[in-house]
Amino acid sequence: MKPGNATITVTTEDGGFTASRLVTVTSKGTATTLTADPSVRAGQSFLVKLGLIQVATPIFAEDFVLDYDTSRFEFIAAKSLRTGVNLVTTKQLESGKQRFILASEGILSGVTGNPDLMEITMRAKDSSTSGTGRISISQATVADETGNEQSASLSTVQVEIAAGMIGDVNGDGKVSIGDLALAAAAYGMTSESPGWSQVKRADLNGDNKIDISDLAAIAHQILK
Ligand SMILES: [Ca+2]
Ligand SMILES: [Ca+2]
Repeated sequence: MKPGNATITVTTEDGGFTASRLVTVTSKGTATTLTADPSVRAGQSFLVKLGLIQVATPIFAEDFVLDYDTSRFEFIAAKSLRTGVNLVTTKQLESGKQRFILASEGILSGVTGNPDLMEITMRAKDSSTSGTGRISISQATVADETGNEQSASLSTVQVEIAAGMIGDVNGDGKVSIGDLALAAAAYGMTSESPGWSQVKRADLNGDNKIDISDLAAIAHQILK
């Protein structure tokens, strides 16, 4: 039964008595959740968290399709956020559609309740105009230990994108030696480091650390 309103009419077997009731079915099943930074700068990578809510009985495998606006975003990477749950495979189905398949490690690693499942790294494409982009879960199927499959409700998150360019770490509208200096001073920092939010724009490849690949990428942008 899908969420919504329905009128149910009951007639006794001899046909002598009929009763109607309007019933409202609310969604009580499992639903997906997506959370992301509400605003990012073009050229910057950012994290999207995929979770589930209201998982009543433990599930052991999950199949999701992420849909995103390709004029605004690109998919960089994804990982499981849960011990005992692996992102087994991921595949680009078509432009702007990425599928993820996860599976648990054994009977004790079933997923229940309201878990965070995956962290997805996206990048806002370079853009000289600000705007809004949508990222959605367009398909979600989960399955329990007996192999019963169930659809989970879908979800969407909107992200505001401020105009910008890749490699412009200090936000002055050009890529130059100042950006490289800022990144060089942040060398070795990771997403776990204090102050990451101030320097994460130097993480050009979106792997949550600032290292030689990012410095090389900024230098490359300077020469372009
Ligand atoms: Ca700059
Ligand atoms: Ca990096």
